[in-house]
Amino acid sequence: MLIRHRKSSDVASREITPESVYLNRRNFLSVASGAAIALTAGERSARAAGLPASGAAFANVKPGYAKLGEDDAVTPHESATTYNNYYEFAQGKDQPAKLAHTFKPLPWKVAVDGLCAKPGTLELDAFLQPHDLEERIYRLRCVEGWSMVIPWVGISLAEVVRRFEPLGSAKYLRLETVHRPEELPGQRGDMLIWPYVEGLRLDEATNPLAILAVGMYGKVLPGQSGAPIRLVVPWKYGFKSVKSIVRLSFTEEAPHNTWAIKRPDEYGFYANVNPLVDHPRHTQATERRIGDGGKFFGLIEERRPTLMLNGYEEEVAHLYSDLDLRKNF
Ligand SMILES: Nc1nc2c(c(=O)[nH]1)N[C@H]1C(S)=C(S)[C@@H](COP(=O)(O)O)O[C@H]1N2
Ligand SMILES: [Mo]
Repeated sequence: MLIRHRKSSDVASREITPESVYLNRRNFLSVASGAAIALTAGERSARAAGLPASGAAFANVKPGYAKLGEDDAVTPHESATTYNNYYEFAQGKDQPAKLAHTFKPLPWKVAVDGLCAKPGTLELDAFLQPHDLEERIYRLRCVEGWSMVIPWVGISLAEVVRRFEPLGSAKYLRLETVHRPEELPGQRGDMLIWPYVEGLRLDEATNPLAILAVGMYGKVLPGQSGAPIRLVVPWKYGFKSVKSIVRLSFTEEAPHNTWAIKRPDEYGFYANVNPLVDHPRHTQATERRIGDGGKFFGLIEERRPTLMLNGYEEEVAHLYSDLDLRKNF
């Protein structure tokens, strides 16, 4: 497989989704906090054009890590934002996009607590403020057997972890989704135990690949994709990438993650993409790439081999050298 390494001098995915109007980062942060600010002419026209917060585009995004194979075309924006798993809305893949208008991602606060020296609850803009926004183009592989290639805009989770100064006793990071049954119709039912919880070992959370995303395709995240801030850990199955995060907690014990509670025989804590270990109901050896134009057999996308650790072995395999990934699924 041909691997293309993108250097920071290369052109960002701006070319993929040209936008007539870019809001700068300061404006995004202010939009996020609802604060009144002086707008530039471009920003005024964006507002006047009635761009919703979720349609606002970023300007000052540094091109970041993007290692793609020659068959890895970026998934069409339309597919990535209308084929979603977000059970807080509903279970159908098309439902989150249709119901997202019921959810108000702003204003937003993120609480950081547990075993750390600098706990606190911050408005989203204050939470993001010290960190650079970077574009990361990653494969996303769902345990159900579909995948996408998504250009995220996000901040380094490693930097976030270090900033709140975990204590020596902290071994894990627990991440929790917002709980608002009045806005999230799925939370009025009992499909899962709410709020949705995920967790990472601290050395996983500080791996350079892990990010907290606030945007995709150069724009602010839409509700169905986990607005206003979600995890992205591309070497793990999609369910680890918890959406609409309100709380980060440093813990000594491994957090009980939602899907491992729901179906302990099917889902574990690690959930590393592994083509050698099948899920009881889904093969993990192959996957279908959503929106894979030109590769259709009828209406079904051709399946392609799934890569060990979703193609990120070089970056993360060392984290698991002591583990039997068949047992620690
Ligand atoms: N809070 C929350 N986070 C979630 C989910 C969810 O239902 N609720 N679904 C997960 C699953 S199973 C996948 S595959 C990814 C899908 O992300 P996407 O819809 O942006 O492609 O989100 C994950 N994060
Ligand atoms: Mo998933």
